[in-house]
Amino acid sequence: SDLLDAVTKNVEPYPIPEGRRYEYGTAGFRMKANAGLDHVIYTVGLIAAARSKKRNATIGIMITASHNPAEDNGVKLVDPMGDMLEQSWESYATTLANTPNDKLAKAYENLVNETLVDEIRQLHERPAKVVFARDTRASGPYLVTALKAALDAVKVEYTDYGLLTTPQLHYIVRCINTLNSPYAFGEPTEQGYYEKMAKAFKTLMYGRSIHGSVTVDCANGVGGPKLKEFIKYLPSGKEGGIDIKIINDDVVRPESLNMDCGADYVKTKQRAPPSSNVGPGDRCCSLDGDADRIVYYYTDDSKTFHLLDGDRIATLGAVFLADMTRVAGIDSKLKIGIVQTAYANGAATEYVEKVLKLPVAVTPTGVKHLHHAAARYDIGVYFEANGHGTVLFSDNAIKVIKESEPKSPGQKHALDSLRACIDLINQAVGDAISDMLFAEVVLAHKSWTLENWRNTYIDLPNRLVRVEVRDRSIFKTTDAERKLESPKGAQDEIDKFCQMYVKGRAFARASGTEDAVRVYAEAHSKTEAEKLAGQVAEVVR
Ligand code: 16G
Ligand code: ZN
Repeated sequence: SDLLDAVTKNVEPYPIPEGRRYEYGTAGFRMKANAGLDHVIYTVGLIAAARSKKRNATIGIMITASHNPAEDNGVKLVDPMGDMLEQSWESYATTLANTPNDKLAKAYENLVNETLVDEIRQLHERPAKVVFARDTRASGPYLVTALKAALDAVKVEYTDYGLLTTPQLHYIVRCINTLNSPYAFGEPTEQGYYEKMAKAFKTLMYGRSIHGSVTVDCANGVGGPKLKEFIKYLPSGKEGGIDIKIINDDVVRPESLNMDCGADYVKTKQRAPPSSNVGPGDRCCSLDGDADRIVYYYTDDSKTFHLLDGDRIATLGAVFLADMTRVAGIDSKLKIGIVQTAYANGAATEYVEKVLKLPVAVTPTGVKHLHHAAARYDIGVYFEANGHGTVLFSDNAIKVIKESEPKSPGQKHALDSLRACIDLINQAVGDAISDMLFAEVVLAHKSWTLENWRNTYIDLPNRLVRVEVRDRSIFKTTDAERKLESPKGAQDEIDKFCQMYVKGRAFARASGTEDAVRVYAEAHSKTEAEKLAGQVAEVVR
């Protein structure tokens, strides 16, 4: 057909480079931008078309490589509710990405036939709708050209949103697909995003004030210009709002992206970006290159650096939400829980279970796993230690919160606050800017400094090592990545080492994004955590 001829013709400029093999991983496709990503993105356009037909909804495509170096880029698909592509479709994406140009049209046709197999015939003719955006990487505009070539070939109706943060694109996808429904999420525009969250922020800040300013490191990525825009909608410190100082917002020199700054730098190096010159106790946070991750930190009077990572943001948020549901008198109707990964500090897990008395679920690494587990609670707070996370409110929770009649001014205030949280928190996906505003609100409510926040529990010393191995695919895990089931005998050795230390805990897992195995170890002292990490690294090496 004409359509299939167009698929073949339009992909001509984007062949697969000799010997390349692609895989839709934890966060989509990611690689050096010049390693055939144009071909991959073309095929992602086709997948989005098929997925849109299947779901009869708008599908999102985000072009970004997040915290990775400036010369990398990547792409991921966003499902109708603003969540990650359904897992069963990842293998279709992998298959199509590895299909050479001369076989692509046929592969696309097979995909549509296979995935629409149970549907009525007209589905085939159903129009497909796609929206896409990109981060600030230099390779972005060229990759968009490849994407458009695919969307044009299969006659998809699309909107190019230009530069957006990853969570903004997720937000827009959800808005479009819920428009005029009882679950309407908001206006499907960048402005709609700012207005919705700014309004909720004002409600939550009513009668409160935020002490001092917050310095936000934007990783020289798309978060910089977007946060600058957002500030125009937010009340300033003087107006009972927030004073935001932006650093690392250079998007003119693309090579500065994630360079010696950003959430990943701060988390892995355990230090502030060298460009930061704040004083002792000053409140700081860092976003990553596409603004879906955030960590807080400060240095104390003795110049010691203290990190408040995703585990901390989760406990901070959970404390607040649990308090508010209690004050509102609806705590017995709502099940609150926290979702972590194996990387959560043991002290954080213990604090949630023993002090907050909330249940903890543990899932494998990767936002999609945490997101699904969090959806099983009425209020599900999920965060990876590295700062990816958000809060999900179930339909039941939203109904209870919106329909409860307050019986006192205190209850009214708590209910209003909870209602505003539903809007302030980007439930489509973890969102650094939304998470930051939420954390700032909670700190303001509690009149907490970062030091107060940190003193809620003390992290166990820990150590993360990256181990190069011959073949990482032999490392198979179970129990949410906390145990190795292959190679045989390795777990017994790890257990034996863990038992040698007070509070010793360690695990090894194959990275989903790099060709290496990661080892995490914690124990009650720094030297012991380091020793344990070294011993476990030897087991897998
Ligand atoms: C991806 C994941 C992130 C996870 C990381 C682990 C998303 C959006 N991103 O970046 O959540 O922490 O992979 O990387 O899911 P690793 O497998 O190399 O340790
Ligand atoms: Zn990111």
